Amino acid sequence: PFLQNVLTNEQFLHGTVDTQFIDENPNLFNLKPVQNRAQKLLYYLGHIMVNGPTTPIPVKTKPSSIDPVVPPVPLGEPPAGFRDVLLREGPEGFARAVRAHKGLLLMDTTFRDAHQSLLATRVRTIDLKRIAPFVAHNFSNLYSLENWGGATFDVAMRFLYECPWRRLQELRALLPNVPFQMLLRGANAVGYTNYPDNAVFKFCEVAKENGMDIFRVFDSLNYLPNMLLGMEAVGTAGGVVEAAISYTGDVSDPMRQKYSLEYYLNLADELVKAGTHILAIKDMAGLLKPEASRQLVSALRDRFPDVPIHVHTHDTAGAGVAAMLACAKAGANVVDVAVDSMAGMTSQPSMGAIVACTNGTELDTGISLEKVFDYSEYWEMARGLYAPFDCTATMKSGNADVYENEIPGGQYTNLHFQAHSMGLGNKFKEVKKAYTEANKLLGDLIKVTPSSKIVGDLAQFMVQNSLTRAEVEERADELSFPLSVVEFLQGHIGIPYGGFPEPFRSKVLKSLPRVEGRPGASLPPLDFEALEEQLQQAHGSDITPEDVMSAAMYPKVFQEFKEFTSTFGPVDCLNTRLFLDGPKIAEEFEVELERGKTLHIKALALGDLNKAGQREVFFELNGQLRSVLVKDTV
Ligand code: 3PY
Ligand code: ZN
Repeated sequence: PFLQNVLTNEQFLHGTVDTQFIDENPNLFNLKPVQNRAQKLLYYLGHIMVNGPTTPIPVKTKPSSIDPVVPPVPLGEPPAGFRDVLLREGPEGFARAVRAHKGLLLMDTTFRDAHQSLLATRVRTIDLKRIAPFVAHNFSNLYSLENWGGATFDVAMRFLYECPWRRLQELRALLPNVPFQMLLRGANAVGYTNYPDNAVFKFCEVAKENGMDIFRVFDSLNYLPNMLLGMEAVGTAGGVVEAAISYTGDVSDPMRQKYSLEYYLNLADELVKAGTHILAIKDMAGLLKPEASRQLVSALRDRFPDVPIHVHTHDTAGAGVAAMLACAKAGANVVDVAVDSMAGMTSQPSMGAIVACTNGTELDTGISLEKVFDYSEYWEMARGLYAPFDCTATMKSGNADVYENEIPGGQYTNLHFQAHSMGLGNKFKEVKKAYTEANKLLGDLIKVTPSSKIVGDLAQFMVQNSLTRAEVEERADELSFPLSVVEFLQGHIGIPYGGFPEPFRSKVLKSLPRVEGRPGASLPPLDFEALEEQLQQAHGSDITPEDVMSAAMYPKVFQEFKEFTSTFGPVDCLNTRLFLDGPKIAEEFEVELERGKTLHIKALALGDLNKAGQREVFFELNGQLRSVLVKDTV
């Protein structure tokens, strides 16, 4: 538009201005044709129609043809919820209200961990937004809705081609009354590696500004200096600090005493001393049996009578509901659940089951079971859209062998998928055994992102090379280990409880450098201004502070995401079936680009292959014939 104005300017046309600069720089006129959003989306749809999905699809199952139906939502403002308490009274007042609350409180993980565990984190913002007002109106008494962080951040850009920050902003606008909760990997923020301290601080500040309330902070080795850094970043940003102890082993088993009750109580002491508002137990693999739950939560409750306790688990073995009820009876204030149709197996225990089992008791959640059924029905239909990613395509049940291999929920599903997609379906048992052995080799670690990935990488290395634990130990100085394993031994993610395994570490590292202490402390601070400038040069001037954070966390993923959307447009506006599978010929549909701007599209025909290896794809767009030329790469 600027150039257009210049070129039609009277003075410019009459040559009464000095245009020497323009004359001398003809390359200024090498402009790419500006394509509008609608044309880009047609190109995306045409691309899928010709070449198939742009995102990797693990199983052949198609998205369901049933459109999710949103249950009725009353008009007007939703009722006040715990977020109102938080906004009024701040994090301390919020924590007091939670502790004083009669009955059991729930965090709903459906928007984050449930689909991270069952659907490879693929749930898109459009399907979350549709049901968000229903949650606001019917579940206003939730402690929180977990809807961000963990793997959702990078998957949003990497596979869904949508901005994770926009998801947060849009959900916030639709759900003003329920606190939002995210999973922060301590000094790893939402990544898989340690970041400079100022990047973690800035990340929390921007997340808080965009509507995040409660930050569950953990470290994958329970390494206190990393946890304290994350807690300080959240506290400085004004968020609710929910420090989480990652749970492994079995406190009720006298034979498994590396991670004993004493170990957990000592760590909890440090976190409470550091001022956590809420104390969380993060049982990422679902290892808390009911008896262990009773022992652990009662001990914490006795020691910290005023601190709210929040417990997270996965239902991999099938004992999740029993364990969460035991936690609640022992004094936990909040437990994590997912709506029934998104619960069970490697996800969280079922919301409906917990609501029903506590109904009418002193732990009554105050949640209507009827509304849970409606919510569940929506998710059953929405889940069908993600059939190509659904772990139930290959995994038919949970498995109590998780008590032995201790694989976290999301990773359990991933490894199962990987074993199947490599044609190693019958090797899953072997992979799990190798995981157990790899964990022992590394000194019996707390296993959660990213330490769990390191154990998983070593396990796959052992399976691929048919190596036993004894062989790996013996040949440690000559084997070429996965980089993640070497870096872990160098101290890149922190120091594990009990120290590094010796002589294994020395044999692997030889003269490689070791990081002393907290890894982030030795990283140079990130120069945000330089990064912003660099991004503006690459992608134009409309780079936001949120984009800068995305690029700080995932430089390459962010760049590819921007390139993708500049070619294919705002694909997040397409419904999930269209996004994954494209339209059928003669299908008519609507795409809402923004409020009040809706495209009416009909897919008309696919042309023949031309000499240049392209096909013309024809559409009707708002009544006009349009076509796009797509290279056939199949
Ligand atoms: C994550 O870090 O994404 C997790 O869900 C760990 O449990
Ligand atoms: Zn989890």
